[in-house]
Amino acid sequence: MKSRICELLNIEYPIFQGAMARISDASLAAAVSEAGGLGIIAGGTAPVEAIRAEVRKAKELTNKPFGVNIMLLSEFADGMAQMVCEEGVKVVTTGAGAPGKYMEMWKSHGIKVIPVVPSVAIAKRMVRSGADAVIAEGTESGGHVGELTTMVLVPQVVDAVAAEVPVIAAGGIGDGRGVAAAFMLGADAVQVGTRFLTAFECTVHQNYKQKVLNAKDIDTVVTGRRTGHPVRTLKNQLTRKFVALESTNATVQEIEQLGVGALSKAVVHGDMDNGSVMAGQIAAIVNKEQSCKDIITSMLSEAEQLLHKDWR
Ligand code: TUI
Repeated sequence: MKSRICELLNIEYPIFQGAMARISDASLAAAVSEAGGLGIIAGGTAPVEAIRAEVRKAKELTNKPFGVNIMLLSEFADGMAQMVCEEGVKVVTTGAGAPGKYMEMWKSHGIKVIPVVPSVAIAKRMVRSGADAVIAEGTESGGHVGELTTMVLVPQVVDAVAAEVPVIAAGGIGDGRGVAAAFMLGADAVQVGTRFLTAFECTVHQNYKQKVLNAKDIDTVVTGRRTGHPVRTLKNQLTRKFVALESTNATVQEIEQLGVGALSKAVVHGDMDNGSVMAGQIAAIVNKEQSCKDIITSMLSEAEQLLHKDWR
C-alpha cells in the first residue's frame, strides 16, 4: 500500500528528512532521496548562493526528487524563493511563517509547496492559500517550535485538512514505533530530523553527533519563549545562560545577542558548551550512527510490522 504523498512527490517511501538549519546539506539530502525518502536541504539563514551550490551538488548526487526548506524569518527568504524556481527544485517546505506571497510563483514553476504548521488555524490558512500538503510539527521537535505536541496536533490537523491535502507528522518521531503511531493518528507520512543527525552522511561536527548519542530523555530545553522565538536545544552552558538571562529583566536584544553565531559554533566548530545544539526530545532514543538507507529501512520495517502494511 502506497501513501498518497509518495504519488504526489514521486518518492518511494513516506519519510521526509527534516530540514535542519546549517546541517541539512546536499550530502544528507541526497543520501535520503537516494534511499527512497525525501531529502531536504535547509536554507536556514544562509545566503542564497550558498544554498544554490548545495542544490547543484545534490543534483549531481541523485536523480531522485529532493526538497529545499525556506526559513521565512531569514533575510534571504525572497532570494531563496526565486532560486528554487531557477534551479528546478521539485518540492519546497517552509518554516517559521506563511509563504503566501510566493505561492503563485512556485505553482507556476510546478513546485509542490509544503508548509510546516504548528496549529489547526495555520494549517487551514496554508491550504486555502494553495499548499499541496502540510507538515504538522509538534513541540517535541528540535529548533524553532510551537506549543502543541505531535500527539495532539496531528489528529486535529488531519480532521481539518486531510480531506483536501496529505498531512505529514513531525516532532518526536525517531523509530518505527513513532512512524506507526503517526499513521494511526491519520498522517500520510512522517518527517524525521534528529534521527538523521547521527547518519554517516550527515556532515555535522562529530561532537554534535556524540552529544545526541549521549542525550537522555530530559536533556532538551526550550529557550527564547520571551523573545517570541522559542528554540529547543540540548542543555548546556549556553542554555543555562539563556535561562538565567530570561529570568532577569534583560531586553529582547540582550537575550537574542547570546544566540548570535551559536548554531555555527556547535555545527561547524563542535563547541558543545557555547554552541546551540538543536535537537528534538527523541534524541534519547538515537543511539547509533547509521547510513540514511539503514535508518529508513529499519524505521519502515518496524512500522510495517506494527501496522501490517507493506511499503516495499
Ligand atoms: O522552522 C522550524 N524550525 C526551525 S527554523 C530554525 S533556524 C532559526 N533561526 C533563527 C531564528 C529562529 C530559527 C531552527 N528550527 N520549524 C517549522 C516551524 N514553523 N515551527 C513553527 C513554525 C511556524 C510558526 C508560525 C509556521 C508558521 C507560522 O505561521 C505564522 C503566521 O504568520 O501565520
